Amino acid sequence: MNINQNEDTIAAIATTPGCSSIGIIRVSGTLTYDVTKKILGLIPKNRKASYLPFKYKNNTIDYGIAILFNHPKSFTGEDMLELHCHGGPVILNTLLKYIVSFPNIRVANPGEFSMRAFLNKKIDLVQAESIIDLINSNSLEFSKKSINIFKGNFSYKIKKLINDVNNLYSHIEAMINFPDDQLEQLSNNTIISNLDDIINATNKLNEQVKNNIILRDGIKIVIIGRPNVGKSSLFNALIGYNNAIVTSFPGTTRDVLRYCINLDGITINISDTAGIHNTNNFIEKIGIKHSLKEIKTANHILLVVDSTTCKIKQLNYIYNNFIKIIKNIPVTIIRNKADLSNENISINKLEKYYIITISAKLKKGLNLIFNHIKDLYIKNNYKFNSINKHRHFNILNNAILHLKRSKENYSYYDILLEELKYVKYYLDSIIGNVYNNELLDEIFSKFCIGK
Ligand SMILES: Nc1nc2c(ncn2[C@@H]2O[C@H](COP(=O)(O)OP(=O)(O)OP(=O)(O)O)[C@@H](O)[C@H]2O)c(=O)[nH]1
Ligand SMILES: [Mg+2]
Repeated sequence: MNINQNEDTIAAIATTPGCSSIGIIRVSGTLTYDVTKKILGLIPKNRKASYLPFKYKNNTIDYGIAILFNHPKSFTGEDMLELHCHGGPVILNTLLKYIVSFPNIRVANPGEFSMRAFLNKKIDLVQAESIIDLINSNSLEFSKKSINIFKGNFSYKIKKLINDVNNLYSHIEAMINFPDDQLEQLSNNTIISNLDDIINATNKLNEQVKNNIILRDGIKIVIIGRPNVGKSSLFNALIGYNNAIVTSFPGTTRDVLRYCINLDGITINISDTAGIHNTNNFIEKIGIKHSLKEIKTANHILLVVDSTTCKIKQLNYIYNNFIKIIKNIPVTIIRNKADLSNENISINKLEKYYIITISAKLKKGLNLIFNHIKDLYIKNNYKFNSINKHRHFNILNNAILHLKRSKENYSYYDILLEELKYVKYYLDSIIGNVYNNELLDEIFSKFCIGK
């Protein structure tokens, strides 16, 4: 999308394709009044619903409701027309084609109405993104969160943080530039306490973002391990359904199998993967490649080992071997086949990782796994290391990093100011006070046409 195309007047069918009771065409831009005159033969009262004939080349093609919104009091901030027609594809497509046949009017790109609303400062970037979340929401709870964000609650908190950072920045800058003035000199303690307040508020916002992500996307758990340790048996036991093939032959699973379950209202996406080991088998090799790819998108890994062959002492070795693949994704080790090794069904912590001993075959110890996941992600504020696709989460993490550096350098004012500049930049970029075309493209291209 090219924001220089903003001069054009745009039009689109805003409702889903196919037959429906109502279909809506939206028009936005400086030529909206010309379109209105051509289609309606008159200019209806501003912001009032008017029942009128809709014209196509001087013939009436439909009767419907027209609403004209004078700029700036419209969704996009430009002049806008909404035509509520009967929802037949022929009516809607004919009218749209007719409208875009007028000079300097074209069909809107996906999300272009919302992008114009952003560029005309009717909404900020966070609010714009909440529209797509609201539309795609798959739970009432998440749609409530999205509408709250659309109302500006989250943006307000970001703006307050930006304000706090600005105040601190300007005060310290003035202390450097005008040392002899009557200006109140901030003590080191005051600077630290100001920074702490900002860090705490930013952390709190990031927690909120994290919870929203969990509510929206669920948690992705990937089961990995060497062949034949019981990964597929565990997968079947967790989802409560014999989906994966289980055999005593190592290398049974090749494709990644995925299934969603619901845990206390949160979607848990579980994947079963091919056993990872060195092999010359061509098909298994492909399966292992898929396993490694799946790991990259996990929020949490269940690393399964066979308790009959893997001694507790070897766990560190195994963990360290796998950690090269897993990197910073949190891992829980599952000691399976406890019915054969005669170990107790239990959960323990060994250094940095949890070990849960279970029998997937006898479905024993599954609750320990479910409760562990709930403890980590639903009840507690566990730090997600692996949300790599969420803009707000990544930006807030960057802001927190530079806030921490600011604090470390609280007495070196020049460094402190540099760090605060970064903080301000990141906070500004969340709500779109700073942006580039690529970012807008990325955000708005996910929208539907007409939104
Ligand atoms: N006794 C016992 N056997 C188990 C248990 N879990 C799995 N098995 C057996 O171990 C064998 C391998 O199980 P799978 O679930 O297919 O193992 P996998 O890790 O998915 O194996 P691959 O897909 O080949 O990597 C099967 O014969 C299972 O019945 C368990 O808890 N106890
Ligand atoms: Mg398997």
